[in-house]
Amino acid sequence: DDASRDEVARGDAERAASLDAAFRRVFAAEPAGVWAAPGRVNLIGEHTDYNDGFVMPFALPQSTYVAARRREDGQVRVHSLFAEETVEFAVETLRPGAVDGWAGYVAGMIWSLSTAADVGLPLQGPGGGAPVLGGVDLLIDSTVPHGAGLSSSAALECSVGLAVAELHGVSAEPLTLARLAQRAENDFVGMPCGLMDQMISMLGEPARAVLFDTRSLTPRPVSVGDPAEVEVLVVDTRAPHRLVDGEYAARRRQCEQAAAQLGVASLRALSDRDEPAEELLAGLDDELLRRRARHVLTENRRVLETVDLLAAGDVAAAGERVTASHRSLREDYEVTVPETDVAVEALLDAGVHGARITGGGFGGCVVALAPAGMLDRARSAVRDRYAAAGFGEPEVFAASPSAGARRVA
Ligand code: GAF
Repeated sequence: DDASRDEVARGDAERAASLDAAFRRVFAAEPAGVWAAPGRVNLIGEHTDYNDGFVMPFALPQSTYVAARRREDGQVRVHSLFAEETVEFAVETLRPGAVDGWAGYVAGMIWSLSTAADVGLPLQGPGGGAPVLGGVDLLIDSTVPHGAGLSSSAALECSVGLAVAELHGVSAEPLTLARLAQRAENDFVGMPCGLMDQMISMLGEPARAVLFDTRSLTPRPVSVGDPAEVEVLVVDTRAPHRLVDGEYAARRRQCEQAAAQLGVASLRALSDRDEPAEELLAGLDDELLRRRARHVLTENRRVLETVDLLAAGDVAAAGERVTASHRSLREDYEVTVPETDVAVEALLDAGVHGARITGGGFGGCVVALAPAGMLDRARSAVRDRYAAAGFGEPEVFAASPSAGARRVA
């Protein structure tokens, strides 16, 4: 744990120094500070967050970094080192959809902060009243792989949110910033995501995953196990994302339809009950809706079982829940692709405790709960299987829980 903490601190210091220098180059001025927010990997609890259910992600060491300086003229200038592009807009003129591409997440977050009172999440400025967001210069860089399903967008929203809030003397609860970031994504960018990614980017902590109840909005830090014994591995399949947003929105609608037909506010209401899923879902005539809802119900149960099993030190049984989650996502929820399925098989054959697709799906990453020290074996197992299947080369790395959003300079 100490080693990974040191590594993050070293990474933060290096990034802060290079961002500071780049800021001076691009804006010919000194930044007031540098902020960071991480990407995430979700251990278990997939497609449950927009059903009021349970999730268990942790924050990655990979983060998005923002050097920033306050302005007083209502303008925002944002330069991205990864996109090699500068985008400018006025805070006043921001409306949903007004800015697109990578800068849409930045503009969306600033819009969400500046209109927070409209959705009952009022922010307090230094004088106690609503803050006036007078503009900012922002320089952005990121070590979170893009489009890999590791929440590079939440990392961008949360790092910008923290920087802009602090620069304007706004002290907002991390959970409030997470909800405003989710709103940026839902209402400005137009992606109907749940709260998991923004929540863990704000509230992640070193050496702990976070069990999050998305109904009560209560986070509970949990240990994944002794790092000398248990390791979390991530395979970035680099499979091209297909139809991501449309399919995600469709899954969400199907869950809402299922809940409406069953007469409950959300599918979570059913997963709190003891009867078998089949019985609880008997009122659904539509076979597709029944499978979608069955995934959500069984997944919520798997999350809570995994937490208990990890606490009891039974990593092997926790791993079985992780693998069962993948099966459910493949068969009932239908969000996996051949690349994720092959990676899961290869990892299981190589001896991990459990493996599953992680994130929204349709490509992206696979996460595995593994005995410590098997990274190299896992990497060659997946690479061999990918070569045989004619897939592109995957990236395989070990990930340890790291800090959430923070000021780094
Ligand atoms: C994406 C979304 F952004 C999350 O809110 C969550 O629904 C996840 O897919 C699936 O669990 O990452």
